Amino acid sequence: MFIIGELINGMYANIGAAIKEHNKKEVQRCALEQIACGADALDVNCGPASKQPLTDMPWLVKTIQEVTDKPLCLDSSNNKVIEEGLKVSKNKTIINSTTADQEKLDLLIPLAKQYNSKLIGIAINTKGIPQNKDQRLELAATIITACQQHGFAIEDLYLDPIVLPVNVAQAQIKDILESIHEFQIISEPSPKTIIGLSNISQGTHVRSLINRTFLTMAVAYGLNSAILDPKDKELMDALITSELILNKNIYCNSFLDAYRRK
Ligand code: THG
Repeated sequence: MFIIGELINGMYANIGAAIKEHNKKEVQRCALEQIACGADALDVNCGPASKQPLTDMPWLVKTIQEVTDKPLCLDSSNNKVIEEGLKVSKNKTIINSTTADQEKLDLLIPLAKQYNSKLIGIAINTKGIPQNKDQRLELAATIITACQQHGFAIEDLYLDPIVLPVNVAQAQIKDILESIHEFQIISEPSPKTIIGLSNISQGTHVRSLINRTFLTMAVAYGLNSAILDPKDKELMDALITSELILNKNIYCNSFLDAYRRK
């Protein structure tokens, strides 16, 4: 599982304040803490309250790069904000994200190629959030076709079925899990799959339990990557154990420690 830490997001009070005050130390602490907990990459999102995302994004990227070479996942719905982040990125990046809208695809796929970046494609378009599995598959197919037309390697594409909170879209969650499987068989070579895990539990009272139960199930449907809170140790333990049970790691009595040491 490719683990992307979700905590550098202006939606969190500490990061929102750090961005405003240009407090490098807090951002760097948050980056290193997530990596120590097992993050392979870090999501970078200025948050909805940012008044100047065009300068906040490159500031965040430069600040994080002072302490780590891990890939950064530039998270914005504004193409310009992503581009400002790409301009100052030293290492391999992940663009988060394009939708299935042609205009966005025609802008972001060439940008991903130009910067040798990976790309997350979300199964959503201006018509809104898909209501079922078929609509998700159709949107995924639109994204794959655009990547093929632009000559973008499908192995560098991460498809996101868009996870909705279980308290508002309970009837859709099984479709979302099945989409994770279906996305992997719609083209050869296969795209990868990704989810924003914490979406599932927003507004609920037992967030950690819902997150880890859903992640365990998503792993069984073949999920390749997740944006999540790596500081949630029970979540990380459930993830490592799910992969063990699916024979992705060799069993030993100390498998949790062994995984963390590698
Ligand atoms: N897909 C992709 N990218 C994404 C998402 C996705 N990026 C953003 C988001 N979804 C993933 N990241 C988060 C980060 C935080 C939360 C949820 C998803 C979260 N935050 C608390 C809340 O809203 O309750 C904030 C708590 C606080 O303020 O302290 O849940 O789906 N590609």
